[in-house]
Amino acid sequence: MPEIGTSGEPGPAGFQAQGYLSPIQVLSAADADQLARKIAAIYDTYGAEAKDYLGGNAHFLFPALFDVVCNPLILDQVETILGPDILCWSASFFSKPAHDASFVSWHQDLTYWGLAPADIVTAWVAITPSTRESGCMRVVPGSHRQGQLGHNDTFAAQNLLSRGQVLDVPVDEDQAVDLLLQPGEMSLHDVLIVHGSQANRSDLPRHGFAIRYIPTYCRQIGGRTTALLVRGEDRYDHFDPVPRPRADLHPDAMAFRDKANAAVKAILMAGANPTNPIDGD
Ligand SMILES: O=C(O)CCC(=O)C(=O)O
Repeated sequence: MPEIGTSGEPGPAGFQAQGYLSPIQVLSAADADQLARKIAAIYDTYGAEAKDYLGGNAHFLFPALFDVVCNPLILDQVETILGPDILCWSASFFSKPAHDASFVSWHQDLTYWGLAPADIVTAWVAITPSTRESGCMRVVPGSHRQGQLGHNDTFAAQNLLSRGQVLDVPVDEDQAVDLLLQPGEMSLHDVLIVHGSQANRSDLPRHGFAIRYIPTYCRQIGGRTTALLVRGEDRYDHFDPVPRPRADLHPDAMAFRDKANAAVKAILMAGANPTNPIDGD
């Protein structure tokens, strides 16, 4: 079983071959710690609502997260893969509290996103340690080259995915590698790579900020959504622009995000039937 959390060949050639790159330092340990404290404070203050605030386009609501999405060290890496004109299509936390059973089933990101072409990269930034014990992300190297595979929706309660979707073909887990990340490090993964993660068995919360980057020529099929220009020039106008929030949870930002997320949800959930899940619980 591969034990490594690092991709063999570095740079864009490694990304094309393996479908991921990891680990890459993008925030200092001190900056990651500050973000971890901020997230803890948001959970303490807002309870159940915190999950929603951090879950869907959290950077629309918090200036500190907007700045992470625009971080030049992240964008320098993304640019080597997507080219100079880059949009952030979405950014949300995958959070697992300490000793929590939530997990992410084996899947490919593109399945319900309605974006084309599939030139899409996720920067997954670890805010707290992402270890085997805390349920780090696992990827199957090279699996992105199989193209889009079929999925079934389970709507399983502890699955962190919107439809609890899971690949409908077997995954050879012996081929999977664990992406071990220290706070402030990121992995990059291709939108078609097969990946997932297990429960958090550690004493610490596991917070990863998953930022989805697309080139400006990318299109949203089935509706108009928003995206933030983070580098270069947008000569296509395929998406509505996103303003920087003036303050944490500013009412204008909340209203903007509600509308934007509703448009995305209509696309992500198109054709879903939660009353007839497959293998759901
Ligand atoms: O955070 C995880 O465990 C999974 C994240 C994921 O599926 C993604 O970023 O696409």
